[in-house]
Formats: sequence, C-alpha cells, structure tokens
Amino acid sequence: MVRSHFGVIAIAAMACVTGCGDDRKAQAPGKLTIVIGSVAPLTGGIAHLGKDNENGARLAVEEANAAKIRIDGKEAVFDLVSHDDQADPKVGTTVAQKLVDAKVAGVVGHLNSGVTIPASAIYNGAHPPIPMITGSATNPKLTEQGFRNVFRVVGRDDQQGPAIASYLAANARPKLAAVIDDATAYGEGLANEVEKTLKAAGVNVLPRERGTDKTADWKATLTKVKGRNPDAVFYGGMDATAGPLLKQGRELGIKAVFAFGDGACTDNMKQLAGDAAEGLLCSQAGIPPQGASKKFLDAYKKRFNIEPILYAPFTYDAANLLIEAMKKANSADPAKYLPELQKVDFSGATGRIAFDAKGDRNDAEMTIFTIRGGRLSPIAIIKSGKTIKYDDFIAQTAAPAADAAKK
Ligand code: ABU
Repeated sequence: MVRSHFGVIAIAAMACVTGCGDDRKAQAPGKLTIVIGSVAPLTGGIAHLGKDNENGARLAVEEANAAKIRIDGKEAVFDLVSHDDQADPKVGTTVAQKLVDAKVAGVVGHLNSGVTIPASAIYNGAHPPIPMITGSATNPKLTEQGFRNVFRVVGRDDQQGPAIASYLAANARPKLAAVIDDATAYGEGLANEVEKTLKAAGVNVLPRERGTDKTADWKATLTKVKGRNPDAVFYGGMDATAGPLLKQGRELGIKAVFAFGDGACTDNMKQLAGDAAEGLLCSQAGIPPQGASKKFLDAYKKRFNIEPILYAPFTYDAANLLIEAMKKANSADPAKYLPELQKVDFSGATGRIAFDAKGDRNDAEMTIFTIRGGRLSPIAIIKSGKTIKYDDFIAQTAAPAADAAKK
C-alpha cells in the first residue's frame, strides 16, 4: 500500500498498513480511500444534535461511495471518521490535532462555535491547511480570523441575532426584556447581538444573567428575572439547558414571551419543557430541516429511520461540497482542491451554496419559528434583509424548498 498525504490512500496491495482506522477493510487495487473527519459532541446533553450532524455527513459519504466517483483515475472510497468532541474546546482541539496528524483530506465540523473556533486554528496550521466546513457553528469570529480553509454553510449570529430580536420586538412589542446566556462563545455572542438589536428597537434590557452550558437549575436566576417583570426573555444557549429554563420559568409564573436561538430551536423542546414549550419563539440560521430537498429528506429517513433534527441537511451539504471540490480538482490533496471550494457554486439540499471571501455562505437564510401543538412551526424566512412568510417562501422558491412543499 502506498500512503500519500492528506488521507488519500492509493491501494497497491490488499492490506491496510497504517493510519487507516480500526474498521478499514482491505481493498482492491485501483481504489483511492479519502478520509473525511466528522466532529461533533456525541456524548453529553447535546449528543442528539451531534448525531444529527454526523448523520448528514455520513449520508453524503455513503451516496458518494454508491456513485463510484473517480478521482485521479481511481475509484474514490470515502471514509467518514467520526469523533466526539464533547462540546468541549479542549477535547475539540485534541481531536482536531489527531485529524491533522492522520492527514484527513477534509473536516465536517465542529458543531459548537466555542469548539470550532480554536479547532479551526489547528486545521489552518496544518501543512497545507485542511479544509473544514461547519454546518452549525454560527459565531462570526470563526470566519473573521482570515483563515482561507474555513467555511460555514449556515448563517452567522450577527444575522441571526438581529433576525430573532427584530421579530420579537415587532411582534411581541416588549417594553422590557431579560437576556440570559450560557457563557459559551455561541450563547454569549448571540445574546449580545440580540441585546444590541432590542436596544436599537427601543426595548429596555435588564443586566445580563448567565448560567453555563450544563446548568440544570435556573430557579435562582429566574426568580431574579421574575422580580423585574420583563415582557420578553431571550436565552442564548442549547436546547438541553433551554428546556429546563423555559419549564422552570413558567413554573415560577413568568408570563413573558420566551425566545431562543438555533441551538435551542428544536422539536426536542416539547420533551424538555413539556407544555411550557407552547408559544416559544425561536430562530434557526438557515432554512428549516423540512425545507431541505425531498431527495435528501427521503434518503435521510430511509437511512436513519428518523427525521433530521436541526442541521443535518447542512452537514450533508458540507460533506458534498468537500467531495464536489475534490471532483473538480480531480484530487483530494487539500492544496489542490481548496481553490475549488473557494469558488464553488453548488446546488445542495439546502439551496444554492457559494462562499464569500471570508468563507461564509452568501445570502444565508434565517428562519423564525413558533411552537404550536408541541411542534416547531416555521413562520417566516429572512433573506437578503427581506422577511417573507414561510408559506410564501416555499411557494416562490424553486428547488430545494419547493419540492418539499409538494410532499
Ligand atoms: N449555532 C448553534 C449551535 C452551535 C454553535 O454555534 O455553538
């Protein structure tokens, strides 16, 4: 076996010798194994979201293998190597270094902004830098570092924060709002954007309250908040901590409108908060899962026997973008295919994807939801500064959203 760089293994014999992973099978000559890393929390409170992200990337890789794509004159065999970063920056950077050392060809991940940002420096420091695409990390800092190998297929929190806060201000018309965050890069950053927008809309905002990404008991914080009788409460954090916050808030008798960002905008809210979930306002930094292409939704259901929860369509697109760029470059060498990724114009499960000079998705959509009957119900899409009713967006938009409407 001749092992070249960057996760590309040209098989010249029937055995895998080094750096091939535990479960790699011996392969026939003429095949090229291309290793793609997938990193997300697969244990802990948000493991369900990590698995959702991993599933999206896995589906893309399995479809690519079934298509028997040829790269550099050989049949490409994509190998998704999945790692658990535990939503922890220290673990995430250790995993990133492992993937760099293993010379993976590209990475889909990570999930959390607070992990993705330090991990991105490690992929950027590889020789050559390893392309990484996150399907869920929304903190703007990720793509403000000047790293040419870093991309994101969802929107940013300086789009999402103004979107959910403007909707909240215009529709609930709060005079006083409480803003709480989980002290992560994501939660605090999004809460800052929301606070800025609420204040600009003339809403008074109470001094910031803060928990952690593991807080289960919010009663002391919420009792303090209740004493100020706000009309709205925004929380920047993930669903695992947001569910208890919402449930305990209602149990304490807080009548305010609650609003969350994408990390807590999932159908798990009913399970986590019970009836308190009803009427929640929340946002996602892209089209909703049910707005993804019918081809993706059918394949995902068939493969995993569940519906995507949040950003699986985006990690599916992220993996497909890596593969598309490799096809265009006819190479899985990051130095050769990275330029193709930078100029890609791709029709994915989540719509058309092209990147700006920073690696952010051009014209990313934001979706505003409420919870009705225990399920997330999309209300509006915000795209290029315009707010469109969700049903009108579905009716007006060609594939992929329109084909979901035909279901
Ligand atoms: N964007 C929601 C959760 C992931 C993150 O940015 O931390």
